This record gives sequence, C-alpha cells and structure tokens, in this order.
Amino acid sequence: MKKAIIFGVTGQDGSYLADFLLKKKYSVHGIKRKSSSFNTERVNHIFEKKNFYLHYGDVTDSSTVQNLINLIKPDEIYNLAAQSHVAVSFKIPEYTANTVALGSLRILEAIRSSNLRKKIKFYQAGSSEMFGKVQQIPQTEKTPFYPRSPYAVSKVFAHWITINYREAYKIFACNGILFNHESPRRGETFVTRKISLALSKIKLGLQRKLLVGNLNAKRDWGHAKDYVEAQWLILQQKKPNDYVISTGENHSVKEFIDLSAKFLNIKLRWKGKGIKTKAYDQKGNCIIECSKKYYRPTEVDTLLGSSLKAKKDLNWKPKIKFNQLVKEMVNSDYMNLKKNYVKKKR
Ligand code: NAP
Ligand code: G4F
Repeated sequence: MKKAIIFGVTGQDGSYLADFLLKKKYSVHGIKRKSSSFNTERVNHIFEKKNFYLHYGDVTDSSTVQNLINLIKPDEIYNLAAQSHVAVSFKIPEYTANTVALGSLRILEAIRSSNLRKKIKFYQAGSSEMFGKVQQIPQTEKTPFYPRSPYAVSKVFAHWITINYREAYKIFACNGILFNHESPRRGETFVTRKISLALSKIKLGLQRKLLVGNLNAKRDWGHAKDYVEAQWLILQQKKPNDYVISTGENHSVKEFIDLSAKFLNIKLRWKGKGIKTKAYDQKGNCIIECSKKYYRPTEVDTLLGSSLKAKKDLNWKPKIKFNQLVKEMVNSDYMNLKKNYVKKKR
C-alpha cells in the first residue's frame, strides 16, 4: 500500500486529492493546522475511513514537518498548503511568503535531510499567478514569469527551489503550474464561489446585493476534481518534470456572473462602465455593484494556459467543461441554502 502525505488536506484540493488517493487504495496522511474553530468540514466525509489519518502540523514549523515525514515515511508528498488568497497576500505579505515560499523549502529540506531522499516523490502546487502580467499567450512551461502579488512572488520562489532540489540532490520533485480550478468546495472568498453563493442567496431573498471588483479580469477556469488527478499523474512519471495544467479557454468574471444568473433564472440588465457598472434584476432592483475594496494594487488581467505537454506525457485533459462547472457550483449552493432555509423556517 502506497503512503501519501497531503499538506493542506483541509483545503479544496487537499480534500479532493484525499478522496482520489483513497480510491486508489493509498494510505492517506493529511496534515491540518491548529485552528480555534473547525477547519475539517471538507474532509468530514472521510474522517472515519480506514486508511485516512489526520495529523496536526504547520508548514511554518520545520521540526514538525521533519518529524511527520520521518514518522510516516511516505512514498509521495503533496504540498498544497498555502495562504492561497492573492488579495489577502497584499495585506499579510510576510506570512504569505512564510507559508508559500519557505513552507515548500522546509518540506524539501526535511526530505533532503532524511534517509528517504531517494524514495519520496514531491509535488509542489504551483500557480498560473506566476505568469502574472503575461509575457506570452497562451502560457506554457516555457513562458517567463512576471508575478504581480506577494503570493505569486512566493510561488515563484517555491517553483525554483523545487527545481533546485531536484537538480542539486536528485530528489523526485515536480511543479504543477495549475490555472484556476473551482468546485462546490471552493473557498467562499474566491470570486467564483462568492458569485455562486451570493446569487443563490439573492434568488432565495436572503441577500440584497453582491459587491465585486474587476469584472473584466479573465481566468482559465477548470474543475478541481480534474486537476487533482493531474497532480497524481505528475508523480507517476518515470522522470520528475514540470507541467502546466489548464483548460485552454478563458472567461471574464462578468461572464461567470451572467452564466450563474442564467442557471438561477435571474434576468440581468447591465448598466454603466468600469467601477460604475451595475446589474439590475427583472424587478429593477440593483443586485450587483462594483467596489474599489475588491480591486488589487496590481491586477492579473488575463490568464490562458496551454496543457499540450500534460496531454502528451500524462495523457491528461480536463473532462469537465466551463458550463458544467458553473452549473454544479450554482446548483450546489442553491440547493444547500434552500434546504437549510426551509429547515430553519420550520
Ligand atoms: P485552499 O482551499 O486555500 O487550501 C489551502 C490549504 O492550506 C488549507 O488546508 C489550509 O488550511 C492550508 N494551510 C494554510 N496555511 C497553512 C500552514 N501554515 N500550514 C499548514 N497548512 C496550511 O487552496 P486550494 O484552492 O485547495 O489550493 C491548493 C494549493 O494549490 C495552494 O497551495 C494554492 O496556492 C495552489 N493553487 C491553487 C489554485 C486554485 O485555483 N485553486 C491554482 C493554482 C495553485 P486551513 O483549512 O486551516 O485554512
Ligand atoms: O477568485 P480569485 O480571488 O482568484 P485568483 O486571484 O485568480 O487566484 C486563485 O487562482 C490562482 C491560480 O491562478 C491560485 F494560485 C490562487 O491561489 C487562487 O486560487 O480572483 C479571480 C479574479 C481576479 O482577477 C480578481 O481581481 O477575479 C477578480 N475579482 C473581481 N471581483 C474578484 C472579485 N476576486 C475576488 N476574490 N473577489 C471579488 O469580489
């Protein structure tokens, strides 16, 4: 039985990856950080599974990282732990660098200094945010980076330190450069989930208005379930390598809103430009407005990836299309809210 450690198991990807690896008959060791409130909601459904283990740990704490690796002796380590919110990284840059950049280094150092250096395969959760102010369209493994936030700069460090440890110490260390991927388990402050939740609440009369930032930003949005499969495939190759994982199509935030509204049968009428853009429902109520609060000091305007290398080497391509992704997210939020709301009313 193969053993895997997932740093960041309580996050969106960590929970889907744990589901995926358990189905592949792995013994899965998830690392969760201490929190004063429950942070295991996304893994509650596998909590009691035979081959699933949860350990306390934090990527800012090198001695625990080392102890866990030496204790568990994993075949594979997935580093998904991060302060992963780009806008928040401008507010807490040092903490972001500590988790995102130094967190990766701490895990790599623990692998290097253990006697398992030749056995362990390491996956680093890289990001399309590293392309930032894009130097090429579409972005590939060869496109130069131009990071535009403390988060993205930290991911660039993590990317290169992974390559450095691969070359210097012959560790099987790989980077996935993943474009945005979403799901019903997406954190509620990322734009897609913020939209699916808010519009569902508006439809049910539980919220009046949605406030957003830059409606014109474009992202290459895929489904997290498809993307965790790519993470695993990257570690199953004969040689360690780096891969772009993307869908090859992008859409604006406004398009995401339009499609979500369509699935909820809300007819939107847009008015105004830029920060003054507003959207009204069929009754003439203003239900969407822009706020400077959600603009970033430096924005990434557009991202679009090419996953030709992943298709060729990993035989990977996304199965879930943009329309299906939006529909699943909106349906999930709407149905859950409706169930809870009706329960409360009783
Ligand atoms: P997420 O939902 O924000 O999950 C991040 C995970 O990291 C959570 O389990 C979080 O714990 C944990 N974490 C945060 N700080 C930690 C620390 N100091 N020590 C240990 N764990 C810590 O992110 P995601 O969307 O699943 O993304 C997974 C990884 O892929 C991240 O590294 C992200 O930067 C990267 N990535 C994501 C995307 C995307 O579109 N989703 C694209 C490219 C790259 P809590 O639950 O306690 O907060
Ligand atoms: O959903 P977002 O916050 O995701 P962002 O910044 O693209 O980062 C996500 O994807 C990266 C991969 O490229 C990951 F590495 C990272 O960890 C994270 O998962 O914002 C998407 C776009 C941005 O351009 C933002 O300015 O939506 C725009 N936006 C407009 N209004 C908003 C909002 N973003 C958020 N979070 N909230 C808004 O109200």
